[in-house]
Amino acid sequence: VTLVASLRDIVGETHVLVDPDLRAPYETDWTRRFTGTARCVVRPASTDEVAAVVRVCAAAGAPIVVQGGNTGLVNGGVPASGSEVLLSLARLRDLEPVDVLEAQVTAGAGVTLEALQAHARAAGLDFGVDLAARSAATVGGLVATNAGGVRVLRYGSMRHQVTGLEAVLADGTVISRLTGLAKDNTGYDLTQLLAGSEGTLGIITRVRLRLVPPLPARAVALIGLSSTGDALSVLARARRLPGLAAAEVCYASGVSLVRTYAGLGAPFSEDFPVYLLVELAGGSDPTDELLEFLGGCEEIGDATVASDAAGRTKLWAYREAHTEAISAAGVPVKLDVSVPLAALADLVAELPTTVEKVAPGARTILFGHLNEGNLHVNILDAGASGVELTDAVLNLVAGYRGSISSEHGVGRAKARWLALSRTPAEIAAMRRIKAALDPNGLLNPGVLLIDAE
Ligand code: FAD
Ligand code: 2HG
Ligand code: ZN
Repeated sequence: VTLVASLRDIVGETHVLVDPDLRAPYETDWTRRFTGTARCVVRPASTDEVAAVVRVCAAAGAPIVVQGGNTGLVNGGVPASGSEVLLSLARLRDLEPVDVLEAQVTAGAGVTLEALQAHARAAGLDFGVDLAARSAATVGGLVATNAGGVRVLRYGSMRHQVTGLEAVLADGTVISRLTGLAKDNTGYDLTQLLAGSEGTLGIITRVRLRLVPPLPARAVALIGLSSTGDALSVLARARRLPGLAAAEVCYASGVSLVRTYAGLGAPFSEDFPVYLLVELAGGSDPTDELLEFLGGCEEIGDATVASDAAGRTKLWAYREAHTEAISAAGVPVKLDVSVPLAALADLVAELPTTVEKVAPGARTILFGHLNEGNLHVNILDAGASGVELTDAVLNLVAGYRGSISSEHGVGRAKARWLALSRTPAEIAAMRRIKAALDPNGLLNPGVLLIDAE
């Protein structure tokens, strides 16, 4: 019996895709930069089916690439070698009723962030992670990448929302910890080990998630500033505001792309080099608190405030539409770094020169999550300089004792630069964990850990 026939026995004829046209949407990533060929795409509908698929692949020695919503940005969820079975978790969409007593919910790996948020809100609660890919990114992918987004300042990243999970290991074993106990110190925390493991240690099938109280009253300010240093001064003072819910930064070049892409008007009568978006949230209207705060910041060139939902969405669009606007302008080299806040202004100043040296004429667009010193570096018109640019930018970041991957993960795109952020001893320990859980290197080969060169 062929592998495809065995897989069809498990998930049914229509859920094993071999036709190139049917496979195609799974084989190229969101950015269009990374593409490969899968042996087939298999779409199980339950944990038992995932386990059976893994056992059959393990027996055949067929590597597996794990995919959720395919919004990942680091070449982790699309095939690379041509020999992989692409395992899509998109059909694991069970969403259990919200447990209002515990303020938790259990969600299938394929549930989208948007569906999860709507489900939590319908029960009078909310979910602590939000990001622009919400309509497609899945719970499994968010946990596997330990996604960040625009609410980390308030609630932490995805791993902080996870109280337990269920996963299929490389030999088909199912591990399950879905009780959601608030306190449970009974040995190794396998849940947190899998969070951020990028599909290299196990396939997440269900997740128990913490929910948060809704904060219905919000006010957003878009602030025009002269420098990154000024944005940091405003942030330092904003940290004293109990309602601070977001602090995001972007720059003139990105705002100009967003305006063209989304048809947005100029936010202010004059252009500024730097834009800071600050959001306050609470149980009662924080608009006065925000206005009073802005009045006390002498760095501010101009500011516009919105409290109603439509106005807030419009201000958020200047920041949130960056990824789509950049993608509409070309296929960027996308890097995602963080440095200590004290070094951020220097990094911002040096990045364009670093890029220009490697790829003259390329466009550098910076934006990100100011609170975490997390800068998204997108480079358009880079030609064939992707690897050299990645090398130059990540080395610059490492010089500031920064992270070469702040929130999107390492994937295959950054795997060869891992040693810039992690010590040899740490990487050796990671390799031992990988070897213990996936001795034959079946899950997401080439992602995060590559064979030593
Ligand atoms: P995929 O892209 O399918 O997979 C991502 C990785 O996780 C791959 O390595 C894959 O193998 C693995 N994986 C997927 N599902 C599972 C599973 N069930 N079990 C084990 N491994 C699995 N990211 C942020 O952190 N913050 C942001 O603000 C943010 N904004 C974004 C905005 C846009 C417009 C886009 C396109 C992306 C953005 N991202 C952001 C990146 C992306 O949305 C996240 O990385 C997200 O977590 C990926 O989820 P996914 O379901 O699409 O995963
Ligand atoms: C964001 O913060 C995402 O908007 C995407 O993490 C970043 O496109 C990017 O580089
Ligand atoms: Zn981000």
